[in-house]
Amino acid sequence: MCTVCGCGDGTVEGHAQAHGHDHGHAHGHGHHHHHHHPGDMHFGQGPAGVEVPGMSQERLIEIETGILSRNDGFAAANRARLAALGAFAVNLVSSPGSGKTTLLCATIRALGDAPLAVIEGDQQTSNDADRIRETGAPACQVNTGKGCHLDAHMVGHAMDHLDLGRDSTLFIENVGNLVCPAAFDLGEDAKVAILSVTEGEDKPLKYPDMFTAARIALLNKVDLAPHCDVDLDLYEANLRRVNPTIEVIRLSARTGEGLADWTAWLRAEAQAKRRARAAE
Ligand SMILES: Nc1nc2c(ncn2[C@@H]2O[C@H](COP(=O)(O)OP(=O)(O)OP(=O)(O)O)[C@@H](O)[C@H]2O)c(=O)[nH]1
Ligand SMILES: [Mg+2]
Repeated sequence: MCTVCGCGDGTVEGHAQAHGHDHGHAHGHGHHHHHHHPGDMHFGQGPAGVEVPGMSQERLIEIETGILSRNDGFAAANRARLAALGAFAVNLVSSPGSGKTTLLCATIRALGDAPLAVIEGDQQTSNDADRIRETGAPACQVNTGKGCHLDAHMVGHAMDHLDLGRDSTLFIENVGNLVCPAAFDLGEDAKVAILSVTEGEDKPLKYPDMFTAARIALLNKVDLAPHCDVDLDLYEANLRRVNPTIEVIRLSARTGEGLADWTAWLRAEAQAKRRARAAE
């Protein structure tokens, strides 16, 4: 990532965004970071985007590149399997508790008898897969232990267990974490970021990588907006500051408000993928 765009060296401001490779570390010297109090500290200015005591930037880049390039191999294999089935896959990413599983259950009920399957990522427990199975949909729980994200290798194994049907939709609920899942391609067609109105309007600015990587953001729990003194337009404006092309849908997994816009997006994207494939 950082090795590709080289945007940590301070000489290529604006480069990252121009190439669609804004990994967030650009914000250290970019326009998002205007109020820097003297004495505040900002690690991660170097090319690796992080600092680890005793390790050089070159070594850190080498480690990250090794991990991500192996992951990319598995992601490409997943993508090929999905394409062969005409299946459409989304990777749901968010902080813990934003409503991924609640939204998935509501989505599954809304989609009726459309073929679909769910992979559930969590450090521990099968709670979320159990919640999905209650809807009647097939689900595979992946526990990551100390791991903070799903990787493409885990998802490939989970796909083996799910026996995905033709033209189905694969929902992957990532581990609740706004940082690490951003970097890992699972072979999905789109990352879907869920941001709930109780989290604060500044989250896209603080965790830009995730919202840059996402194609669409679902602003969930709008039923709570009247109780939370929130500015929904500011949520959207901040999302677009880090990702000018991100689509935003306001919804409530609790009341079902806005849910039809989300299922319409899913159907349209899946259909567009099938059409593009048929035209090949
Ligand atoms: N009021 C309201 N509550 C919601 C909504 N969506 C989810 N919740 C609640 O938010 C809490 C967390 O929801 P989950 O669906 O478990 O969130 P999650 O993102 O799957 O959480 P993790 O898998 O642990 O990261 C639960 O108490 C849900 O009932 C919503 O639209 N409105
Ligand atoms: Mg969940």
